[in-house]
Amino acid sequence: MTKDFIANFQAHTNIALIKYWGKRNQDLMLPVTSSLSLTLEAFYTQTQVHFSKSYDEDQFILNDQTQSIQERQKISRFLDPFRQIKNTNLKARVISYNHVPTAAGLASSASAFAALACACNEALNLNLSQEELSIMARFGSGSASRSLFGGFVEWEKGQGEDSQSSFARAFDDADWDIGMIALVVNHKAKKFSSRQAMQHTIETSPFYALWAEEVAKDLALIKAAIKARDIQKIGQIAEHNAMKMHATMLAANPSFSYFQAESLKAMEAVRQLRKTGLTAYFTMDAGPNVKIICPYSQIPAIQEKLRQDFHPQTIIVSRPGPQPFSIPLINH
Ligand code: 2P0
Repeated sequence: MTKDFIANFQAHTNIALIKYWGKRNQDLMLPVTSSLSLTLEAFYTQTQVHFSKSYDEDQFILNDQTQSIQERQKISRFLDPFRQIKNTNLKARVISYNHVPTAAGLASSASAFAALACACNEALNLNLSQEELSIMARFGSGSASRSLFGGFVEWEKGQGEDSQSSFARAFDDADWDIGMIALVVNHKAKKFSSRQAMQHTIETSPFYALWAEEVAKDLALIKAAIKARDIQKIGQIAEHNAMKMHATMLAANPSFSYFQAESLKAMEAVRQLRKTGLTAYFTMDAGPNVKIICPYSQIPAIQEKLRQDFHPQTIIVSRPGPQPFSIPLINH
C-alpha cells in the first residue's frame, strides 16, 4: 500500500532593499540582476501539503477558500518537480493560510512558495538543501527564492542559462538594531501583476538599460553597509534603488506606476521624519504601500510621529524574520 506523505511549514515574506525587476529567461525564472532582501517576522504563510492516493487531482485551499482552476494548475506545476524527484504520481492537497495582518495588502507569493517548497521537501523526505529549495521556490515566484533564509538574504542571478546557478543565500542574520514598518496606504488598490509589469518595462523602457549597472553598484555598496551595520547608508542605498526601479516603469511605454497619492504622502512623511533627526528611509514594491527601514529602537518615536498623519491600524511594525521552519499544525 502506498504511504501518505504530509508536512506543515511556516515561511516568512521578505522585502527587497535591492530590487529584482526583470527576467533574462522567463521560462527558467532567471533574473537580470541579483537582489538583496530582509526577511520579516510579522508576515508569513503556513502551509500543509498532503500527498495521498486518496486524491484524484491536486487541491489548493487558501485562507479556507478553494482556489480557481488557474491557481490550482499553478500549484500542480510547482509540485511536479518534487513528484519527479520522488518518482511518484501522488496528487496532493495544499492548505495555506497567509498571516498578513488584515488589510496589509502586501504580496504573499514569496512566503507562500517558500513554505510550499519546504513542506514538499519534508513530506516527501527529499533532503534537499536550502539552496536547492531556493531554486525550486524561484519557479513559483522569483522573490520566493529569498524567503528560504532569515535576516538579510542575497539572491544571486547566476550564470547564463544555468538554472542551478541562481539561488539565494543568507547574507547577515540581522540580529541587531534594525526593523521595518509597513505603512499600508491603500489595501484596495487594483493590483497589476509584477510579472507582466517587469516584462513590459524590459521591452519598452529606455531607462531599463541602466538598471543592471545601477543594481550591481548598489548591491556592492549595501553589502558593505550591512556588514558595517550602518543603517543610514543601508537606508539611503535602498531608497535610491527603489526609486530607480520605479523610474524604469515611469519611462515604460505606455508608462505606468504603482505610486498613488497616499504613497507620495507616505514618502514625504518619511523625509520629514529624517528632518526631525530620526533614521528612516522608504522603499516601495509592486503596490502602493510604503515600507520604512529604521533602527528597531526608534520605532516607538517613528510610530508616534506617523500616527499624526496615518491611522494606527495602517502602521505595521516588524523585526527581521527567521528562515522557514516545520510546525506541528497550521493555524487560521
Ligand atoms: C522584489 N518584486 O525584489 C521585487 C521588487 C516587486 C518589486 O519580486 O514574476 O512576485 O513571480 O518572479 O517575485 C515581485 O515579483 O515576480 C517582486 P515573479 P515576483 O521583491
